[in-house]
Amino acid sequence: MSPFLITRTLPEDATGADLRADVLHGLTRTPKELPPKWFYDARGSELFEEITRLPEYYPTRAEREILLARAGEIAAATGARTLVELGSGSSEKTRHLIDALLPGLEDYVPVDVSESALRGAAESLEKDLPELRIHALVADFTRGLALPGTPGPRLVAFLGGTLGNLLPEERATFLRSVRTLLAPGDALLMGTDLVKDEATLVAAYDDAAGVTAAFNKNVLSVLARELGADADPDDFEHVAVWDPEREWIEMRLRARHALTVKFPELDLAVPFEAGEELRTEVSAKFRRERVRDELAEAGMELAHWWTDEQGRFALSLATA
Ligand code: AVJ
Repeated sequence: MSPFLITRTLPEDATGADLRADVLHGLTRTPKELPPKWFYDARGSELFEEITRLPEYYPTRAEREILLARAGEIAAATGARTLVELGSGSSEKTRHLIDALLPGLEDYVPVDVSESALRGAAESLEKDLPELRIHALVADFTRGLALPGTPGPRLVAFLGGTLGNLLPEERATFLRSVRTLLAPGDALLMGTDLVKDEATLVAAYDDAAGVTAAFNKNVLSVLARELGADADPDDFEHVAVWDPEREWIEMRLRARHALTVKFPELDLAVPFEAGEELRTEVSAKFRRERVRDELAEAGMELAHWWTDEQGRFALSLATA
């Protein structure tokens, strides 16, 4: 079997240019905001892995429970010969799905912005499953995707609840772009965290050990390294709040006192008032009807809805 292919559709300097644009847009407006994708440098990705093992952070375990219980049904319902995984990261929990889809599965197309994560995942999968063709894509799946011409039916997986990180309008755009990837007979498998009591939700984003606080503040290290910003993590406090109207969690960094963050490379100084907050993440929580309606709006039909035993998290299977 030939070694895996890796295709990059993301320019090498995409990160720098994107981050600059997001800083110029998000830190010069009120209220201040940055998109959550900037958490995930090497350190941030490590911290996220640590979050997934915290007692308070149930989504990863709940999703794994559903995948383990339903992988056979998913395989039977889709008969997929190609699995495309958006935001595959380490591809760790996808293994259950891949194992269930074999032997019908011929091609695996992991898509991620992190080339190192893709290489690591592809190398270990290739060792275990030499018959599986692996075509890794270094790409930003929120920007429209060109997929390799692999055999159908195709199953597109978008796991982890990452949909919740997109704002409603971004979700609509994203789901419509996913829809364009699906031919008749193809399917989308999507993980979404569910609305539940506030205490459980807030604890999941403000854990006792402070790992999520460190993860949130890690964005300041990214700004320092990439753009020379002089933000001191000790000047900010980690905040996690539940918005009951919009049914999402917001993570914010709150300035402990008045301060200015300088971005010499951007010729920019960003003043914070004492107590002023920078929104670093939205993590939307869903109900079945919302998932069904948003899928329908994008031209897809909810065919299966599976939750974990405790009803905390859901996997949806949708058809084109
Ligand atoms: C990886 C986007 C699903 O929103 O729960 C974890 C990221 N943020 N703790 C989420 C996250 C804070 C996570 N997702």
